Amino acid sequence: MFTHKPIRRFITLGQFIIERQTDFPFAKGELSRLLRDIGIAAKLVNREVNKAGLADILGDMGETNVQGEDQKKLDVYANEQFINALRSGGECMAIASEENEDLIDIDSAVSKDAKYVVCMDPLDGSSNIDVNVNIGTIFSIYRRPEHISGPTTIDDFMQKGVEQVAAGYVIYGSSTMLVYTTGKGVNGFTLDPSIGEFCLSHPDMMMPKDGAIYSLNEGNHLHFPDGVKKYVKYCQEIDKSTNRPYSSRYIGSLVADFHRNLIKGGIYIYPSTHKSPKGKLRLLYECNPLAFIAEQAGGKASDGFNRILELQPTSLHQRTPLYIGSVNMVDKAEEMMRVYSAETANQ
Ligand code: P6P
Repeated sequence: MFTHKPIRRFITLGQFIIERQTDFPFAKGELSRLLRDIGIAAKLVNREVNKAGLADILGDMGETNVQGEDQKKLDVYANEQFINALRSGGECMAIASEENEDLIDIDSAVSKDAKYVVCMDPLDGSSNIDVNVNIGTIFSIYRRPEHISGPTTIDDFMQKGVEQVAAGYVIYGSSTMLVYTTGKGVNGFTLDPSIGEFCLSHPDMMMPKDGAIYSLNEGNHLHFPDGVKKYVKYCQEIDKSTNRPYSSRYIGSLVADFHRNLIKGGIYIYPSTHKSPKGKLRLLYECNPLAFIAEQAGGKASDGFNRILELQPTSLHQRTPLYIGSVNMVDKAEEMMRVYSAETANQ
């Protein structure tokens, strides 16, 4: 069973973006160029990721990022590549990055009339770099709000996820893919190293409505909300009519766990825990972009009670619990949260 239509013809990311530009009657190519700039940076990061074991780019920078997490050399490299590509592309006026506490203002001659702002996690799952497990880049693109003019401020970024004009991720692994949406479905492109181009490999991706994989860090089980504990137990019960027990798969790299569920069906949960009472994942550059993709592919994303895309951001690096994946599985998990953990809603 295909979760995407078989390939009809060879088409690169650049050709696809231009062809789909007609989806935006008012677009004059700015968004197309912005997506192209992201694709360029992804290829540069992929080159370093693929030889990380050889170059002196493994290991820690010996510094920590705004999240208090050890910065890997590749984290910093990836952050620089995306910032440089967006700066020189001229279509982006500011960036919110997981690696930077404050906004990055792209105040350059080429971007003075830019219309877009970008939120990004330049290299998610970087703790997996040294053990050669998939890692990823996640990005989210907003148009600058009409009512705001002058230099960018945090208000440019305090937009709900429903306002995103585009979102996507790159997964660096056995093959490197770029998957994105502009609100007209989800399409996946695989990097062909022989020509250095992302080529359409997964057109019109749809997430199966049901799946048989649940993905969460069960090491936190003792501290999960009761609704999550009940849902995990539900996943483990024997019930052939609902294809249970499900399989537990947890890569520890959000992009890799999400990508598998997008293709095979499944649910990823990062709930509130004792260490992360608001959840670990960030709303602006992890949860919102993946929620946009999930919904565009027929899936669902919530904080256990509320639609992720409707959450009102109040700070750049705010966190939220995340329940994302096949719609019927997220519905079931939300049902358990309503019954057993209603008191934790909107905490
Ligand atoms: P834990 C990586 O640091 C990350 O942000 C996601 O990619 C991943 O799913 C999650 O955190 C893993 O967190 O607490 O289970 O190690």
